[in-house]
Amino acid sequence: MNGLSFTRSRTRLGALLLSLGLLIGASAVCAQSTLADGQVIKIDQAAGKITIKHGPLKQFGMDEGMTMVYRAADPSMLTAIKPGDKIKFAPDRVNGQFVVTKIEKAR
Ligand SMILES: [Cu+2]
Repeated sequence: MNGLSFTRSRTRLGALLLSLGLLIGASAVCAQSTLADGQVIKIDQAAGKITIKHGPLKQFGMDEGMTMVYRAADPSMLTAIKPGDKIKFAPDRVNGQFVVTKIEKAR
């Protein structure tokens, strides 16, 4: 490999890494926007359940806001939050049961 082609392939690799970075950045933004807004009403750490008041979630056929119980995908998610906290959460349905797979404190 001579010096010139080495430089060219480095440039190409750089461009590839840059576009890969943009791709990852864009999908992170997408994932972020799927989080729903809610407020913690109640936490049952022992049962791994959380009661969340939230707005409409049309993808689950919830056309109006409601307060409902979700199972936490991982009970440790419930340690950083308390009733009254405003949150952003990722709802999902697993075997007909509503599950929250991610919780972030809203600022
Ligand atoms: Cu609901």
